[in-house]
Amino acid sequence: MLIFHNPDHALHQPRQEMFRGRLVPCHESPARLHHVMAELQRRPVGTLREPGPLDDALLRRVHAPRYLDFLAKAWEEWIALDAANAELDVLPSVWPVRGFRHDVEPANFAARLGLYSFDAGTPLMGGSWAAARGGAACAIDAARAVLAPEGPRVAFALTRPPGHHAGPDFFGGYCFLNNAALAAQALREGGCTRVAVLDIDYHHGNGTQTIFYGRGDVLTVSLHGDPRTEYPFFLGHADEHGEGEGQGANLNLPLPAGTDAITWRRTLDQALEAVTRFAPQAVVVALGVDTFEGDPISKFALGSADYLEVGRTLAGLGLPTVFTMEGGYAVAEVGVNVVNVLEGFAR
Ligand code: OKP
Ligand code: ZN
Repeated sequence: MLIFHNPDHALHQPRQEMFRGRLVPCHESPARLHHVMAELQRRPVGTLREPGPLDDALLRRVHAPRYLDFLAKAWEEWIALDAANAELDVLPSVWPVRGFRHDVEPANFAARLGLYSFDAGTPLMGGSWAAARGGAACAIDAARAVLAPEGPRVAFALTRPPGHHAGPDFFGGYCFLNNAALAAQALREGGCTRVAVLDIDYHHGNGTQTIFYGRGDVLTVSLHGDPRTEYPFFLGHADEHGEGEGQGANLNLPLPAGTDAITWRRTLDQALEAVTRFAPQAVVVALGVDTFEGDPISKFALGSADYLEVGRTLAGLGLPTVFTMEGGYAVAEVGVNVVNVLEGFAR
């Protein structure tokens, strides 16, 4: 297995996120990835690599160019407002909801920040753009690796910030660039006519779903906390099946908060049946381990040992597989849980 790790991830070290009217320390921290690296030292299930330069053309086929241009310059614009801003994370505070214009890009920075985001829990700072780009490069390189004739059948994009909440032109849920979607697109362009993205993070992969909603060549399946009570709330219901060419190529399997490992695993089997029926030539697994019983922001109850079994089950698809690192906030256990999936897969 090849493991592409993002050397720039720690450039994104957000200080705080908005929670119940207060700024609190951010759950999504560099320590998460450090724990995975440490566990990989103890259990070397793969070979570590740094990614090559990012394919910007591919990036622009997944995300809207005006969104990418905004992200690239956001920090500069933020400091230009006031030099003292350098000490503060950027957080949006105004959004164009139903009936507002999305086609006119405002000149005002705060307004553009709202146009391109959906929550106030995704701090942006000086290094965020570089960190997100490094992760995108990992995802694309991982996809290309599994398609290489002499390559491994499985690769892991070990990165943060995560990606599955980032849409064609919006950030949120700690995500800026959608690594899983970029991997899927790279697999498509690398010759796979059909690709599946299976999202097993606790939270619905709203960004990935939105990116591929009108496409029939990429199946998106997500297994997650019911959006009636769980973040990201406004997407991820069972009746979202895709539209146009994409009709039938989206499957949501929402589960109530409190779901145990047995029910979760049974639902994973359902997800895998849908993937098999689609007959893809490769699969991307958006791997969040915030389904863990000790996760501070999630409410499923998988134990560390369950992740070995999850890896084994995913290997049963028998497909070239790209894993992208998504959530998991029980920081000290993230390494064991992630590497358990990889080890279970590799066995
Ligand atoms: C990202 B990924 C906690 C509020 C929830 C957003 C959670 C994003 C999860 N104070 N904030 O899917 O793991
Ligand atoms: Zn999550």
